[in-house]
Amino acid sequence: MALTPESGAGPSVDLDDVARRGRLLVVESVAHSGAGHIGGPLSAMDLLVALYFRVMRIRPDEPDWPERDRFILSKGHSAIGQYAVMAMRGYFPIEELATFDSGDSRLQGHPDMTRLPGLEASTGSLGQGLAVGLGIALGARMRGLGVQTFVLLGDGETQEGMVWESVMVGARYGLGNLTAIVDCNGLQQYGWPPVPGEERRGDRRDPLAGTHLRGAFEAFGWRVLEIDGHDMEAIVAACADARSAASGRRPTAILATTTKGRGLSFTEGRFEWHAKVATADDVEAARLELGPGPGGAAGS
Ligand SMILES: Cc1ncc(C[n+]2csc(CCOP(=O)(O)OP(=O)(O)O)c2C)c(N)n1
Repeated sequence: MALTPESGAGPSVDLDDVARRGRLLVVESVAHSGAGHIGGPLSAMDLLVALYFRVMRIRPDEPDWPERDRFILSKGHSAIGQYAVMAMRGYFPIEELATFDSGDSRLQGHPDMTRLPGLEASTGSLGQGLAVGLGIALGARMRGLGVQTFVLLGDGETQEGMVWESVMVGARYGLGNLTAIVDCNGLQQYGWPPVPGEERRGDRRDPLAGTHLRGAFEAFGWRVLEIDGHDMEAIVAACADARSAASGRRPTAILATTTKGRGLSFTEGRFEWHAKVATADDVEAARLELGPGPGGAAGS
């Protein structure tokens, strides 16, 4: 079968290369704006690239296409990661990333659906995205639309009770067309309390990161897939598996094990990069590690 962007296959590009470029755009954009998050966007970058470039049936030049798959970034603080991927996918010019987080920009620090076409929800207050996603999935099924709704959550975010209300209701309505992807990086704004003798305070991952989630989702009747969230093939395969279950009655949770700050030696596994602003030196170091960007990047 010929693959076109509408059938879920994006441009025939090397996904890992797109993710590398996306990571650089994140660091450059945050440095340029002087605000934003880095650890979470880098952790989710491979998931975002796989979704936008391979998995989702979308038309970047027609963001309101009724039959598009829906994506909600419930961990809205990672917005710059989503914007970088959307820009590379053609939703808007890459140069616009230079406006990130300025007052009159379409690219707010957290996603604002009233400003940027292509965003399905405004997020940032953790815990809410899955509830929006299940409403969209229910509405799509009532209207007979064969669309898949993907919601990306943080593992820390699953501490919000509203997530589990949504998990319960998603199962109650048998929404096989709803997929939750959890970015299980084991760090939040801070790390797990240190143990004596540990070199760096707070960089230890939550020892339970993701592990308790399988049982929790399954208890509510969801299907659960566990993957390496930096393995493109595994991500694409899990999302295809989730879509293949769309006509069934069980939503799917994909638990993706990731590393916060993934891709740069000085950000990986370091909680302080959750919301630290990159300096000019950091950008230089990132360029050396990640190679040249796609051109016209913010800050370049
Ligand atoms: C309701 C709510 N409480 C607190 C915050 C502040 N906050 C922003 S990000 C974050 C940590 C999130 O951790 P996680 O969900 O694991 O995200 P990731 O590690 O992927 O960045 C917190 C507490 C928020 N945005 N919303």
